[in-house]
Amino acid sequence: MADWFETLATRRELSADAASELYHRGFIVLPGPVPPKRMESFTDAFTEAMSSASDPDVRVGSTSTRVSDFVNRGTDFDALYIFPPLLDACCRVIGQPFKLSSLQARTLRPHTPAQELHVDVRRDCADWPLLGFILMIDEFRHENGATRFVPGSHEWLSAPEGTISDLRADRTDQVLARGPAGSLLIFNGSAWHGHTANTSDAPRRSLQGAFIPRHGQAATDFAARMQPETRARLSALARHLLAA
Ligand SMILES: O=C(O)CCC(=O)C(=O)O
Repeated sequence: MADWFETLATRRELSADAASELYHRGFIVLPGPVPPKRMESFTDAFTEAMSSASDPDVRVGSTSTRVSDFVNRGTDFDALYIFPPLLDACCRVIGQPFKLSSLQARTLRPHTPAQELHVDVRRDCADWPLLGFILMIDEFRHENGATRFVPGSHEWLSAPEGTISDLRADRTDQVLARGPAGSLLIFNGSAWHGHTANTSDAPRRSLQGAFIPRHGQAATDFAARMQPETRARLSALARHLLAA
């Protein structure tokens, strides 16, 4: 339905302060769609989905384990990518009809170094502008690798690669996106960012995703992967966002 964007863009679900922060700093942290009293059962569903995922959907990297496609991993995750404040942020940052590109779990292992500062997509790519989001399954703290941002860098034409020599080094102008479990970090994919070192003894778990313009190339082909039971329960808006 072509006019979903128009409908969503009139709803204004972010507070004026949150919208201003996203515009000026390039990121915000809000209470997410899962109320605190439901976080324990949500975390149990997350753990179960992680352990039951089959091989092609699981990627074990040097610092993180990722599991793709949380659209088809149960009803617990349905509310995340239709969360009204998140869609309002998409309207503001992407500024044109958009779709979900990815929705994956990322568990950052204990005792891992900081990620290099980066932007998520180049400005000359069809997937730009990109709106990223991270649901904190665990509290994001200084010690466990909270994501860092360089506020205002989403306005810069340069990317960190080729601009600074040590992409992992701390910067005096960086700000950590901290929050209790259940918080939702929403960011402009052009903002310079990356997770910091997890120096704690525990993993830092999260659900991460991105929205891109509708004509872009989604990282996950949700239409191809859609299970019949998922399709049966999803709203028209959800199916629209999945281009499925
Ligand atoms: O996990 C994080 O804190 C940031 C992840 C990220 O920026 C990425 O994987 O591109």
